[in-house]
Amino acid sequence: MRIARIVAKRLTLLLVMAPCAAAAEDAVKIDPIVVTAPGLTGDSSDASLGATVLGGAARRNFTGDSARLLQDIPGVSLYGAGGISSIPAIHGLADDRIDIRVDGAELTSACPNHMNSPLSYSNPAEVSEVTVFSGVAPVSVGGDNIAGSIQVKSAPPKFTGPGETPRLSGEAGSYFRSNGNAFGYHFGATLAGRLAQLSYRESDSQSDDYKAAGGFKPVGQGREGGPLLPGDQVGSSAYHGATNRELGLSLGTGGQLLQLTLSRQTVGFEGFPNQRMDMTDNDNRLFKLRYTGEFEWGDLEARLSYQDTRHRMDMGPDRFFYGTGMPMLTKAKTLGGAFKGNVFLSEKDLIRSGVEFQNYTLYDWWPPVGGSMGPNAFWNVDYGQRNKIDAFVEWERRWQPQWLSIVGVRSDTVLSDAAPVQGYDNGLAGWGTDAASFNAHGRRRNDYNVDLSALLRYTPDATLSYEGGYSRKSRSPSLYQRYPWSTNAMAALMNNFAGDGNGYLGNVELRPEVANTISVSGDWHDGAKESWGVKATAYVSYVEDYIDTRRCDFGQCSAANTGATSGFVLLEYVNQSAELHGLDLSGQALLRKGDPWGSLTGTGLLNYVRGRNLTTGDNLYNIMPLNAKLALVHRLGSWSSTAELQGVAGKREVSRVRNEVPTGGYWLAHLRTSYEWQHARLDLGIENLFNRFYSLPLGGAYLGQGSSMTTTGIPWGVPVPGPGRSIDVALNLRF
Ligand SMILES: [Cu+2]
Repeated sequence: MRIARIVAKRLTLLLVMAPCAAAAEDAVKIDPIVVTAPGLTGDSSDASLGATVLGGAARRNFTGDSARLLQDIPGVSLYGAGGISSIPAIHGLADDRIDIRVDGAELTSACPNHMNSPLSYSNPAEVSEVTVFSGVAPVSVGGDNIAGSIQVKSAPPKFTGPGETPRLSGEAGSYFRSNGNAFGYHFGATLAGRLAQLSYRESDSQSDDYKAAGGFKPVGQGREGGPLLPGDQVGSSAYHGATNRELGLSLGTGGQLLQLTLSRQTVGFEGFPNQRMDMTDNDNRLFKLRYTGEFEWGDLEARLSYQDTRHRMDMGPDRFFYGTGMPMLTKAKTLGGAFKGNVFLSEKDLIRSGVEFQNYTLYDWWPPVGGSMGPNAFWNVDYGQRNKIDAFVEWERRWQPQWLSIVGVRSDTVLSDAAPVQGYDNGLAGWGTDAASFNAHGRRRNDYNVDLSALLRYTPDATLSYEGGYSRKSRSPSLYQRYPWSTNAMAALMNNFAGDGNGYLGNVELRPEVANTISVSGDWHDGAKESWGVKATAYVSYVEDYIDTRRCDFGQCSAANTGATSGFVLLEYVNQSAELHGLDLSGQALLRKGDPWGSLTGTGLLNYVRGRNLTTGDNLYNIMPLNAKLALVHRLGSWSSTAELQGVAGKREVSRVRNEVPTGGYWLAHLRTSYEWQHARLDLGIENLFNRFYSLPLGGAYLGQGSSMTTTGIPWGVPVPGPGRSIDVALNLRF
C-alpha cells in the first residue's frame, strides 16, 4: 500500500510518521524549508502542511537565529535571549522540556544561562528541514522531554547517477538588516560522485545592538553608573564573530548510507539583554557519524556523536563591570548514540524499536578575580554527570485505509551526580556553610522514567481528517536544576535560564516531571487542497512534579525575599503540579486564482495557551499571550510578496513567585517580497513597518545595561523591548 511503500523508499522516515513524510516529500518541491508537524497537532494532508510555513523561507534569509524558523508554526513561541539563541517553547513548555536534535544528535547547552542553547549551534543556512512534534508525539521520536520534539535536518546527500561525471555544486548568500546593522553570509560547495559526496559549508553572522522604536526609555539609565546608551538602543543585544564551519563526507550504495560530519562553531561575542552576563567566547566542536540502511524487511539507523563545548561569559561592553567583571567558565562533553530499526511485519504493521544513550559531563567554575571574589575559584557545578540510557518499542498499524494507530512504550533511565563544591572562600561565612551543607548531602540520583503514547488518525475522505491521542512523557531535572548550591545573591543571580533576572538555587531532591497530555485535532480542506484549509488543535496537559519555584527562605536569603511583590528575588526549584491547555488554529484560502495579475492567498494563525500552577494557584512563567497572524500572499510567476499583520494580546497572567512583569498588547505590520531566478534569489523586507514600540512578551527582564551583579543594581520592571523598524535585504546564489 501507498504509505508502506513510501516508508520503504525513504531513509529519513526512521523518525517520522509515514503519512507526514509523504506530505513532506510533496512540500519540499514548493519550499526550501519544510516545516512538518506530525502527530496530533500536525498535518495529515499536504495542503495544511504548507499552511504552517508562513513566510518561513523568506525570513530564513534575514537571520542567523535558527529558532526563528519556527516562529510561524502553530503552537510554537520563542523566548528571547541572545541574537542567535532564541529558545523555543511548544504549548507553553520551553527549553530543556523539548527534545531538540540536529541531524539526529541530541545537543546540550553548557551554561547556567543556556546561552548556547541547542538550536544556536545551527546557522539557518545549513537547515534544510525542520520537523516539529508538538504535544502528543510517538515515543520513537525521543524521551526525556514533556513538550515535544524539534528536529533540524541538513540536506540529504545527492549522488550522481550511473554514467554521470562527478558534479560540483555550490551556493552563497548574504543578508543585511538595517536595524543593528546586522550582517551575515554563508557559502558552501559540494562535490558529488557515484558513491561519495564531500561538502564544506561556512556561515557567519553579526549585529550591533538593535534599536527599539521610539518610546524605550530604560528606567534609571546612567544612574547606576553604567554606560549611557541612547534611549532606543537595547543594551547587550549585539553579537559578532558567530562562525559555523562544517565538513561532511557521505558514502552510499544500494540503500546503505554512511555520513561523517565534523563541525565547529565559534562565537566571539553574544550579548544577552535579559541576562546579567554576556557570552564572551564559545567554542563548540561536534563529531557525528551516522549509518542508515534500507532492506526488504525495513530499515536500520546507527548513530554516534560527540560534542565538546568550551564556554566563557563575562560583562560585555554595555555593562557596568565591563573588563573588570567576573569570568565564568563552562566545559562540557556530550557523547551520544543510538541504534534503531523499523521492521515491516506485514502490509499493515510496522514496528519501530531502538536503544539510545547519552553521557553528559559538565564543569562550571568561576575563576577568582580578587576582592570579594577570591582567593579560590567558585565551583558552581564540579564534575556534573547526567547519563541516560533509553529503550523503546512502538507499533504502527493501518487497520483500514481510513484508520491509522500508533502505540508505544519507552523506558528512560537517567543517572545524575556531581562532585563536592567550594565557594570563593574569602572569609564570608556563607560560602563555607552552603558548600559544607551541599557536600554533606548525597548527590547521586537515579531516575527510572516510563513514557507511553497512543495516537489514532481517522481520514474519512479526501476533505478531512481527525487525530487524537494520549501521552505520558517524563523529563528528569537538568544538572542546573539539581546542583547550583550557593544562597549568596550574586551567585544565585548567575544561575538563571528563565531570563527573568531572578536568582535560582538548585535542589538535589527534585523528582522527574511527568506530563499526561491529551490532544485532538481536525483538518478540513477542499478535495484538491488548493482553495482552502482550516486546522484546529486543542490540547490539555497535566504535569505531575512540574519543576517550578518557591522563594528562598534559608541560608543567606533575606526575610524580605519571601514576601517581596516587586524587585528581583531568589528562588529555589521545587516540584509542584501544573496544568496547561490551549488551542492552535491555522488556515488559508485562495482569494484570487492565478490570472494575468497573479494569485492572492490569505493565511491566518491563532495561538492560545494557558498555564497554571495547581499547587500554588499561581500562573506559569513566560506563557505567550493570545496571538494571531494574518497575511496576504501574492504570487506571480517567480515573484512572491507577503503583507503580514501580527497581533499579540497583553500578558496579564504572570508568575507571582517570580515577580514576572506584565507586557502590553500590540499590533505589528511586516512586508516581504522575493524574486527568484534560475541561479539567484533576492529578498526584500520591512519588519515592523510602522515602527511601533512594544515589549517582547517572552523576552524577559531588561538587564542589558547597568550594574548587574546585585538584585538592586538594575531597576526592576522593564521588559526587553522588541526591535523597531528594520529594512532587510538578502541575496542568495547557487550553481
Ligand atoms: Cu553563559
